Amino acid sequence: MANWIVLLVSFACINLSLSVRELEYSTPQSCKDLKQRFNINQDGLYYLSSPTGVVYQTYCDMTTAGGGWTLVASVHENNLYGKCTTGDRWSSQQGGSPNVPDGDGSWSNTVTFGNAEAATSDDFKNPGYYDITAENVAVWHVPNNERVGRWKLTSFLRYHTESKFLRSYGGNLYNLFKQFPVKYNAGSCPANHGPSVPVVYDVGDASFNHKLFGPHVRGETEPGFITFRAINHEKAAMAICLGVKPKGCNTEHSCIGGGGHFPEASPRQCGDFASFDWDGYGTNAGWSASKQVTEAAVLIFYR
Ligand code: 3S6
Ligand code: CA
Ligand code: CA
Repeated sequence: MANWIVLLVSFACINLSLSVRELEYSTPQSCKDLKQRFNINQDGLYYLSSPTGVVYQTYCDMTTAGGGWTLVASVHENNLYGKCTTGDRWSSQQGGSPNVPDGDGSWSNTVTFGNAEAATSDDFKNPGYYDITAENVAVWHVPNNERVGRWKLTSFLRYHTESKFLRSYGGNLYNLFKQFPVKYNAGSCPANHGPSVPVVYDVGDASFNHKLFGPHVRGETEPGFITFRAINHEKAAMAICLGVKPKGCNTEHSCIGGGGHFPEASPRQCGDFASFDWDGYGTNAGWSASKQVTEAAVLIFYR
């Protein structure tokens, strides 16, 4: 009897280890992999695996410009009046003091949060952000709280790079931001901005993109680019400028994410959407962004 139990238990163990191995070998590691190796061509939520075997669910855009785009992150502004408070995971949830110059550090650490299903209702970051080796980035602006099945339909601005620029920066944004830290006092404007990369529009165009920001912002930015790690007049750092290349140094009105300290009128410019409300919430006047862009999540894809 005891022998039978030992035999049964060992069979069970062999089967278990086999199935775990099979899962590691067969689970796709990106939406591009899923499209190429598994012939999946439908947009939607899928399971991916990181190289170390972490399984996670995310959204795949399988159709835009050839498809194979993996959603790796979303930046969501839950409360523009909260200045580096709860929910500001892509800047700082710790108040905005110069003693925490890189804030929560999300752009360059492996902490993950949120889930794909809620990527327009809260911040989202999955292991793909730091473990996928990619060439290009795509950005979608999707109104807050939209359900997954409506993201593509309701997105009002979408653009992507085509130059394979990530090859020069370690294959993903995690590595790019190691090179260009999103940290207060890491450099000055304009000498130390990170790369500005030309984009192609899938929804909207450069002129529409520009009008999402106030007239003062339009006067000191050029649309048709995505910029990484911008620095402002006061040496605050921001992660991504939304479809624009800065010409001046008030980058806090069109760039998102950031370090933990924004000196000008501190903490008024500190938060995931930095100073989109400088001349009032959603007014689109002076330095303020429009309500449309203020109340939309920024979805970040790799391919
Ligand atoms: C075109 C108006 C310039 O206003 C300045 O910009 C003002 O003096 C500052 O308080 C303000 C901010 O730096 C905008 O980022
Ligand atoms: Ca947030
Ligand atoms: Ca300023």
